Amino acid sequence: MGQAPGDIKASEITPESVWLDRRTFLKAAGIAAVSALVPRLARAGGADDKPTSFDDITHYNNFYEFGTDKLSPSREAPKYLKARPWSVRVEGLVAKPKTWDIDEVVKRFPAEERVYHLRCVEAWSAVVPWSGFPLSALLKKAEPKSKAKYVAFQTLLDPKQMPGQNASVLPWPYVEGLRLDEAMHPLTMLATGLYGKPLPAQDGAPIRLVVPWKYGFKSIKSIVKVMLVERQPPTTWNIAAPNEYGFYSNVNPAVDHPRWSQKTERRLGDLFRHPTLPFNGYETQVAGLYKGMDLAKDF
Ligand SMILES: Nc1nc2c(c(=O)[nH]1)N[C@H]1C(S)=C(S)[C@@H](COP(=O)(O)O)O[C@H]1N2
Ligand SMILES: [Mo]
Repeated sequence: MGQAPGDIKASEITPESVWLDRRTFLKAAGIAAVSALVPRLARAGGADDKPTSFDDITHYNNFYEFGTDKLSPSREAPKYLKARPWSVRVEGLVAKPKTWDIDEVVKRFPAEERVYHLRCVEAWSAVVPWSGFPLSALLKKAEPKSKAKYVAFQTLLDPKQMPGQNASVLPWPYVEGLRLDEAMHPLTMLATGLYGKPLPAQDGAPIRLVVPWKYGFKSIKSIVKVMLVERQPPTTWNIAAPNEYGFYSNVNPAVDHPRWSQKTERRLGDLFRHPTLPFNGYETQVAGLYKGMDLAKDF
């Protein structure tokens, strides 16, 4: 992420985002009401929770497999990426490894709507009405062994479908990781759609991770492998620039990026900056995961 944060050109700002009435949206999307256990909007805040427009969410993307500028994923990903057939392999330290066909995943784990704030490390943000299911549901099916302490994720490696992989801007495939307790947390989801539609290619079709209290790069797109492991797995941006991007990468306005402040963010579609909240506003739900840790050291 070489560019300076938050330089959203005026020409890229949509004057008005589309506000969809929740009931109309749910009806149109055919999505069932969300379980009472996980509130739809499990975040402190209020007025700034209006979903970002579909147009902004799908035309301002980081997906380096399709180029490094914000518009190239929307242009290139739909041309090259084939979301079907697709399979996701769950393996490693589990009793029941399995290769899931994506349609089996969609059928087995009913999608629920969750509006989450996404905070890119570059200091822009979006509010996204995802559809998907808790990652814990898929992990439980695999029956993790007691030695499993982390979960490693891998994006598809196929330069024919992902032409950006012909450039050595990052090591490929893109990889990410979570501690097992982070992965099992009820806020952590696998998304298969947004705005009630299947996930657009540029947003990580057909299935991507969403970890709302962490910087956006943790939310790995177009996943083909989920591996339970004993040791902290390597992660792409940490390999690329270890002094800038840590393994945890919890959203933290008190810890600046070496090259810019993380205190504020610009919401796509907005003119003014908002303060960035600790853990991206999900502090009450997730701070307990990091008790006793120095989050300036474990950034
Ligand atoms: N495979 C892969 N996943 C990725 C990225 C990427 O380049 N490749 N970019 C990350 C970054 S930096 C962000 S901010 C989010 C952006 O998701 P969005 O384009 O749906 O907003 O995806 C993350 N997941
Ligand atoms: Mo990002």
